[in-house]
Amino acid sequence: MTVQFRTDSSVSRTGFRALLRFTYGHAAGCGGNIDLRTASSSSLRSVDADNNGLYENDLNCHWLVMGREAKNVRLAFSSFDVESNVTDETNATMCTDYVEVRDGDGPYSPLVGRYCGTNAPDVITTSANFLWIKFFSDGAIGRAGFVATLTNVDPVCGSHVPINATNTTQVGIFKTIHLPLG
Ligand SMILES: [Ca+2]
Ligand SMILES: [Ca+2]
Repeated sequence: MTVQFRTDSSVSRTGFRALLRFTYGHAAGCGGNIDLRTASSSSLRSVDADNNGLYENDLNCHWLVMGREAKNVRLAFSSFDVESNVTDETNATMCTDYVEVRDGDGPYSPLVGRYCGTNAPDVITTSANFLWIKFFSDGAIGRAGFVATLTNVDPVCGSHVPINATNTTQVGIFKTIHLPLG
């Protein structure tokens, strides 16, 4: 990264201060593109660069998963331990570190969920062939992190809503399609 600061010959101001933090990039397994168009599945895990069994601090990893044309992407976590804090006042859980999943190809695609704690999210299936996932960690305390598997699955006919497949029965509203006769 290059930062250039240029000034002209008149009028000066107070200037700027910036904080520079070094973190891990694609080469260290933090973010990148995951191509499922030729592979049948792929695995994804949080970064543990020093191999101490805990993910690193200050991570901000973004992955874009590209599934096969006309398929949906399925994300299933096999282990999950991401730092969370319970606030004293309201007893609410705060995700100090988190995994964020979006149904689409970028950070502005519809949010499926933001997850932390020790309970793995249910299986997530996208509504098209893209999935975007982010892993954020703050400046202190790492946990074991996550391991997940990504696969292509056949779409549920006519569905454009992400469906969390679980072992329990789910209730949803589905409409039949009426085609004009003749
Ligand atoms: Ca580590
Ligand atoms: Ca943390």
